[in-house]
Amino acid sequence: MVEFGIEFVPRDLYWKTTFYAIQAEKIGFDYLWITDHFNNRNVYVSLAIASAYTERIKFGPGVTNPYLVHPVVTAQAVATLDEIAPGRVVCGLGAGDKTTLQMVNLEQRKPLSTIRESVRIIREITSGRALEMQGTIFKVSGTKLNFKIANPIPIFIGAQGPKMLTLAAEIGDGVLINASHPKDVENAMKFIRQGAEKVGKKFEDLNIVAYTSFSIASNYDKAFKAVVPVVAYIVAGSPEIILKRHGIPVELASKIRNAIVHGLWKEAFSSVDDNMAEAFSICGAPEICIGKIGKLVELGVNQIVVGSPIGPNMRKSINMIASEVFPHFKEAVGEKRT
Ligand code: F42
Repeated sequence: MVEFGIEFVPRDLYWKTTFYAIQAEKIGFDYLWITDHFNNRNVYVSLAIASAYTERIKFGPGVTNPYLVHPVVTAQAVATLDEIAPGRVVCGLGAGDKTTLQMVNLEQRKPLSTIRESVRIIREITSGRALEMQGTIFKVSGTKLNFKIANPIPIFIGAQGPKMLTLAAEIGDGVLINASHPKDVENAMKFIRQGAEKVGKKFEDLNIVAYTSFSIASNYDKAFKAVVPVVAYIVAGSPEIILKRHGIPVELASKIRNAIVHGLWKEAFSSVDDNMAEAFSICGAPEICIGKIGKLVELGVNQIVVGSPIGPNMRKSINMIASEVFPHFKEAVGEKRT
């Protein structure tokens, strides 16, 4: 059975994120992912408060990166969270958003080795073992936490490019595919299979997550309006190969990127059309969202993460997911609530 996660971007005051986390747990979401960008509220502070007010939902950074946060600090943070909410913590890790890394002059050097070594550090340290590692990126000697960790912490790797997807399947407990459209998810699955085969893992044993931009409302126009800013950013940051896959002119994507860089929001957002929303989000009335989620599930996805903006009105949209979408995919929501 497919599971559902919800992504929050901690741009709002902490109590709003906490309020929505409580609501998400209550209606039956399985996972809560909070994004990590230095210019938003701190991910671990947000997670700690949300975890203290929830009882069942699994949660973790979705995703942190090893350029801004050393993997030993990530290990320390998730291990501390496990003391607050035992057995509910997961760790999402990725190469990091290039634009925000550039703002603090951090180069995303050798992302594949960096992620590979980071996963080893986080896994070993959260398992309570002392680690001696002379990697090409990280060198740690006799590194160990001074406190005990009771539960294993699954590591999910955020990935988009073919090599990162392959690596994520090879070394991760789960893969967070940054895509909403079946064509992109299908394409990602090829690399995930390759990664699993490379190390003799069963494809079925991997937790494969579609991390989507999502907007649900009573009608398409309202949902579209809410998703436009998010789609503009995705179009602006997408590689040429993905734009071409969806028939989006590269020049138009450059125009949107330039407008965003110069803060010309009206120009950037007015260039977003239905085709772009179709390519980079799940957006529309409940029956449209149900159909699109169904296609991703058919492709072998185990978890759907409904990501920003979720809808024009967060509270109403979360309730709409509960009343309209979950009944099509979840039989046990009622049981989980008790
Ligand atoms: N990023 C954030 O900063 N914060 C978030 O909260 C966040 C959430 C999130 C959720 C899901 C998800 O899937 C991604 C998310 N991201 C978030 C984005 C994530 O951090 C990455 O930016 C995103 O996944 C894109 O990275 P990628 O997986 O496509 O990997 C990049 C680095 C890439 O170019 N990959 C190439 C590939 O084919 O996969 C490989 C590049 C390569 O081969 N590099 C070589 C090497 O050795 O590593 C040489 C490069 C060199 O330096 O020499």
